[in-house]
Formats: sequence, C-alpha cells, structure tokens
Amino acid sequence: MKRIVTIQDVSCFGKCSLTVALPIISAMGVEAAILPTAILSTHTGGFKNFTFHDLSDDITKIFDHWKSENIDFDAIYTGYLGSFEQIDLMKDFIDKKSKNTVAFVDPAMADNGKLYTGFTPEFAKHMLTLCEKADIIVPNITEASFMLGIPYIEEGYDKKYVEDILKEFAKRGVKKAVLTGVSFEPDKLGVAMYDSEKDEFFYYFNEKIDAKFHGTGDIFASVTVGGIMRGLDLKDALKLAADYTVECIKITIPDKEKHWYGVKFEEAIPFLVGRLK
Ligand code: PXL
Repeated sequence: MKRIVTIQDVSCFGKCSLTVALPIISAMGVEAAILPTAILSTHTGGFKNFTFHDLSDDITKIFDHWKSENIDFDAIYTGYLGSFEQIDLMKDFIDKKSKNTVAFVDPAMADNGKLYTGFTPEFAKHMLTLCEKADIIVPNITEASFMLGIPYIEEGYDKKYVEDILKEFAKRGVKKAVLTGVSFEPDKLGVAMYDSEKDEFFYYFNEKIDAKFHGTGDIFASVTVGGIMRGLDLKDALKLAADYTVECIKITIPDKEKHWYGVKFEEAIPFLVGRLK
C-alpha cells in the first residue's frame, strides 16, 4: 500500500482541504498521513468571522519527529497553506525528500479570477517558488495567472493561452503541469496537462455544469494523487479526478441551497471506488 502525506488546513466545517483529502485517499486504498497547517472553524469562502489557528510552530517539530522515526512517503501532497513561512517549510520538506517521493502541489488560493480571503498577489508569487520544486502541480487558471503575473481571462481564450501557461511552468522546472477549469466550448469543462519530459500536451473534457461549489479543487487534487498512487498514469488519474468531481457536483445540485458550502462527495464514493477495480 502506498503512503501519501497531505499537508493543508483543517476547515472543521465546510468540506474542503483535509476533511475531503483524508476520506477520499483512504477510500482509494491509499494510506493517508496528515499534517494540519491550521485549524479554521469553517473555510473562508462564504462564512463570516471564521476562526484561524496557525499551527506553523508544530510543523518543524512534526517533520523532525518523522525523520527520527525514519518515516517516508510515496507522495507529498500540499494544498491550502496559510502563510509565507508555511510555503518555505514545504519547500524545505520537498528539498529533503527521497528521490522516488512524488512532490504534488495544489496551490489552492484563488478561483474565478479572485484570491481567497487573506491572500495577496505577493503570496501567489511565493507559491510559485513552491510549485517550481514540484513534480506535478494542479492550479486552476486563476491561480496560474496570479502566480505567473499574466492576465486572467474568464472565457474566450484559445489553446495558445493555455499551452503558454503550461510551458511557462515547465520552463520553471515543473515536470508535469496541469491546468484545471479549462474551457474552449460553452458546454465543456476540463483539464490540460503538459508533460515536459515527453514534450506532450494532454486534454480531457467533461460536461460543464452551471454550478460552483467550494472544495471541488481539493477533491480533484486528492483523486489525482490517489490515482497515481494506485498505479494510474497521470492522464488516467486526471480523467478519474474530473469524472468523480463532476459526479459529486451532479449529486449535490438537487440540494444546492442546503449544501452551498461543499459537495456531497460521500455519496459518490462508490463511483470512485468502482472505477479503481
Ligand atoms: O478549498 C480550498 C480551501 C481550503 N482551505 C480553506 C479555504 C479554501 C477555499 O476557500 O478557505 C481554509
């Protein structure tokens, strides 16, 4: 059984970051170790007056203890990080990883043209320095545009816009760069990927559903890294992640007033597990 360590916040209520990564990775038959970077009462998207308790002081102590116990991971998967310092701690952790450990970075910090509450363009630039150390990154177009300092185009962009972004990440050292939320046609949404070693682009599209939910990027990232650990190549892992995310959204739509804060990913777990057989 492969082992992932996923490093991101615990939003106690709201179904994102660790509260989706842990159950999804476990359901996929992959061991999930966690390192919570902060504890929030809820996620920051739509709730007011959420609490935020930073756990940065514990991170180095936890890494040091794991090192003394010779604990190793098949993948390091970082998600939402709360500070510049946390980004630096992740860079250091990746620098010290074993050669075969996959460094998977989801620079979760923005969507729909806007940074999440509390983040700045400078933070996005700093996140880029973590992405540069990764084997695989999975930003959405908003995150990519903030990191690279290029204009965010909501719709009507062409393949060149997408492929220039992916190549820019490759130039900066990313082995396989993925871009999520890519759409060239009104009713299709999907992902683009550039494999710098093979100099090859890959696209996968699914139906575009007219609804947005928090946490779907975290679900997508968790399934992608879980799929790779289950032996899928990145293309198949991306297809599974896109299909499962769509499934989660479809299940949630009839109940979207009550579940605006996050999708009912739990009800789609049989779909996910079924696809891994
Ligand atoms: O889903 C990304 C995410 C993770 N963690 C926190 C968030 C969000 C998105 O809003 O607020 C705390």
